[in-house]
Amino acid sequence: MNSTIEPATSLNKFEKFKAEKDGLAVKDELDKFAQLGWEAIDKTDLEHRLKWLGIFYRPVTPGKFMLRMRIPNGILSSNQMRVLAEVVQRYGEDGNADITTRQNLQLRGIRLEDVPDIFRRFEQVGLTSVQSGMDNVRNITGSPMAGLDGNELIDTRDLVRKVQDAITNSGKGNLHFTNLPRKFNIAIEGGRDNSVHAEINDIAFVPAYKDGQLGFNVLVGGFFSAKRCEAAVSLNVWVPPNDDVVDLCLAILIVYRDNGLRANRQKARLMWLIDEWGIDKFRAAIEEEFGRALTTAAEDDEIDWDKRDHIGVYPQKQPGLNYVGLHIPMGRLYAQDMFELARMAEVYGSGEIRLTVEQNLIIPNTPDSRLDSFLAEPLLQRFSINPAPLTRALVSCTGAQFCNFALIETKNRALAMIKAIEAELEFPRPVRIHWTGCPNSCGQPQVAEIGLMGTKARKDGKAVEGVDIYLGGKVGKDAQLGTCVQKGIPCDDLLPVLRNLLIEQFGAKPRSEVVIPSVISH
Ligand code: SRM
Ligand code: SF4
Repeated sequence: MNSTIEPATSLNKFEKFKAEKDGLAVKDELDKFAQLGWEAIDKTDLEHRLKWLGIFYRPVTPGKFMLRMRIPNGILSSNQMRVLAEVVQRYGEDGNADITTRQNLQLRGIRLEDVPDIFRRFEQVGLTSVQSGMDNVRNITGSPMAGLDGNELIDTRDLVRKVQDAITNSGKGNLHFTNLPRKFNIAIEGGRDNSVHAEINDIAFVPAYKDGQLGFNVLVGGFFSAKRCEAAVSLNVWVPPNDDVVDLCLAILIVYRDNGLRANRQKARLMWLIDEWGIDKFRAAIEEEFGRALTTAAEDDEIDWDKRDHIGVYPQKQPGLNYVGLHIPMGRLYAQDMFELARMAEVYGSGEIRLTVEQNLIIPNTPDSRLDSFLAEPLLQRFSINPAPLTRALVSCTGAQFCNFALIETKNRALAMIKAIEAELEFPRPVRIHWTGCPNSCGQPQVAEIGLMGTKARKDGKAVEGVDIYLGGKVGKDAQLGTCVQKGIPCDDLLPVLRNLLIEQFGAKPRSEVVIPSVISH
């Protein structure tokens, strides 16, 4: 490792336990853990190292683990969905799966003794959960319309898959990238609408023409944390849409791995290194690691559309085929839903299923002739193609139901509150509202038009669940992060505050009163 890393004495406790034993090492101990039972496992293995395999001990539900997958570009097959459904089905009421804000799935209720068998099943269908937590590269996002969108510039599917395979050694685990200073996010956008929130990733590729050739401009350093949130900045690099994308990701990861700050975990994300070095020194180090001259960025990128939410029925570039975007309330799926979705993807489409960063789901490749019967499926009553305007654009992190960082309950509260407001008000357009249970910002309140971040508030002299309100988040072209405008509103008092905000700033209107005749004749 490079000499700029602080001496071992200043390493934080995470660095110390990583130095003692790499997180990935628990892979070889899974059978032993399964026999021992979770209560008997070393605490650091249980609470931290298992996350290198995507296995999250949940202090809120001890013994019932969360399993975070990797779904590159958010694309999975009906077979894979069925295997995931079978896994959560084992756990009855405890079993479910959440679509995440990184186009991914997290399974719940998992028992550690079942994990060796679950991993064998994953391997059979090409699924992996490796390196999906802690100081690793998270699920790599890509355009959900890749290969379907008539207006797409670059099909991101292969590139995302190649980057994931390089980082994870094709799902087997890759010790080169299991000890980063901190978590790391990568996104590859191939369309015009910035469907991946490029600006909030540590590395983002956005389509751009350089000297007439289509490729990507590269952004770096975007991140959210409790202490600081930053939009990504230009690396002043353009790459063609080929293996250079993979090589550049690896070069950036190596420079970050070997030079990133490791003393204070609150100052360990990539942007802190860029700050310390300045972007020119950072770029020079990347170029050296990349091993050949990097092309300077194109003047403009091609992100010039408003962001689409993909809910509804849309024609694909393939004549006669359509994709159907289903709204999944709060991204939550149960085993039966997952079996049904797998079946529907096979019956009406090509067996493919896609996920979005808005925690929704797309079934592509439905022929015109099959659309009517698809749309008559009972599941579409719950997973609508035309949800009410606030419900449609609602995103929420996990919150107190399963997350021990949470300061508030999120998903159920968000849905109930939004339904109550929808019953009262009419909206000229959807309003993007994101809930997040604590300042870690997993629910991305800063990209929302209205962001709600869990906090502790005071009411009648008592500490109660509350939110800070963020406004001004813009997505798509001219993306911009929202900022905090009001702090500490008790959740019990939030509904009227939200209602007024929606009326005053988002054009909502009270629903026309039901006219009750003044004289009722008999
Ligand atoms: Fe997150 C930690 C859930 C997207 C920033 N995040 C956590 C943990 C693992 C904490 C824990 O151990 O309990 C949460 C697991 C709760 C659970 O049981 O589900 C958690 N994060 C999530 C998910 C599931 C939210 C969701 O409901 O969709 C998302 C999973 C994505 C995935 O598939 O990998 C999720 N987290 C994000 C995002 C959004 C994004 O990537 O676009 C962010 C902000 C962007 C970023 O990272 O720059 C985010 N999560 C954090 C942070 C703050 C990171 C930091 O630098 O300080 C933490 C805490 C940490 O890492 O120390 C965290
Ligand atoms: Fe948990 Fe906080 Fe992330 Fe929500 S934002 S999932 S409460 S860490």
